Amino acid sequence: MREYINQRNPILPLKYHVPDVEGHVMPDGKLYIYGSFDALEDRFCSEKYHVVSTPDMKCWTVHDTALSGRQIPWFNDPDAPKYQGIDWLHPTPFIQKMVQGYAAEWKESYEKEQESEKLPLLWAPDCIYKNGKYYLYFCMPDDSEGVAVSEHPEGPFINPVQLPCGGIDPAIFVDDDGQAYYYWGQLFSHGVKMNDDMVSFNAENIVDNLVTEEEHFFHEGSSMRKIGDTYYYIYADMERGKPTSLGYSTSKSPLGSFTYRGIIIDNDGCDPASWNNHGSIENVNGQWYVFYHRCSRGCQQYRRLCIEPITINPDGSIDEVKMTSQGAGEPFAPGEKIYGYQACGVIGSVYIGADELYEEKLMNISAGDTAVFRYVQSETAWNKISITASGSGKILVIMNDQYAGSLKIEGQPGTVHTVSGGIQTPAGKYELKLTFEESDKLEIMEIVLK
Ligand code: FUB
Repeated sequence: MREYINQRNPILPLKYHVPDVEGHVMPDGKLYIYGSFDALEDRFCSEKYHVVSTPDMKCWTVHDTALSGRQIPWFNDPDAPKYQGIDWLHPTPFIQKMVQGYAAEWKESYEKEQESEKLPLLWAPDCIYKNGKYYLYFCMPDDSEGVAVSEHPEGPFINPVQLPCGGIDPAIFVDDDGQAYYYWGQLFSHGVKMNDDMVSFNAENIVDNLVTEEEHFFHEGSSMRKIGDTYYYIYADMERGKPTSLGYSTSKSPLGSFTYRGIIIDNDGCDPASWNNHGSIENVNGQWYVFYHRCSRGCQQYRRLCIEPITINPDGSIDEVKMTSQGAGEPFAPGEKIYGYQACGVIGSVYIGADELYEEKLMNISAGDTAVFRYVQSETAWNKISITASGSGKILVIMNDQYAGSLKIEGQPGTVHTVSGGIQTPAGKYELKLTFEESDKLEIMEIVLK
């Protein structure tokens, strides 16, 4: 178990890559995050989960392993029941048509899934409390889904049971009357009433296509919440061409019909390779938040838990929010250190990558690239910027799309030094952009604005 204090994005220390994040306030009043655990260079997830918890959105605990893929008895067992998810090797004409329309990355990502089939990887989970126990629902690369149980929200979870369905991305929801519902699916969504034991359901009761790609832009990553008398189905949304958005559809009934309502957040631009999103919404101490992930290191993996506050409007709609660096915390104050890895957006080839000394930094910078930080705030005028960097280059400082100044860095690759310069911007809250006009192996570790 490890504890950390932070409110800004990314929330967890850089060695923890927790994507596919379901946030649930459990009966002890703490928020628990259930997600996958990215730890492999070339594919999503790993063979284990770590649950993350916080009592106050500031102090975070990364708990010990909650479940291991090695615990799952049916994985790689040729005699275990197989339930059809999507048959990628024999796609229907409908799937073929959709695949042809998608980007090359999509195919690449699913080819890796085929290769992953032999590893007992644990993909996106969800968890719920009922009748004194915590039920963790999970899926694996062979399209099997299961549930394990614990007396504690953080696990360890034991006694895994296979569920009679195939696919990925389980979600669990318990309605006000105590009836639980299970949701899952990729490209095609499904839902079913759970039996009272929480570890079984009658497959004859499965309802297909609760939300569809054509009408609701559904891709994968089901998540269900209820606000008032309205059911919110949240999922990875394809409206913008790749599943980087979290979209939502609403209904007055847990199994539909659902009406498409829009996008809550889009993580496109968190990294040049940004490809998917998967998250949830949850009310924590009276404030609604969206929990989502961003990838890093110039690849689809190394995804990180990020959080933004959101507003549920009186008509039930949710305004789309931008990715920020401040996350669940405050804007950066004058004199406060902003790490390069806290960039919430990148344009061009620049990405957040690994470094031994500074852990992570902005690297792979080419002339014309930009890094974005939201937000900085001061009650007095801004007049100075200091940047800790290696390599050399020229940086334009842009505050709310207005030029504020520039800085020349003249150093050697691998040698870190700090350079300061003047900027001119009135007091206030700003989006800070650094545009790299010139770059010769320029890498950015820290920024301080005053
Ligand atoms: O983390 C592996 C897969 O990537 C999940 O199952 C999908 O939702 C996507 O986030």
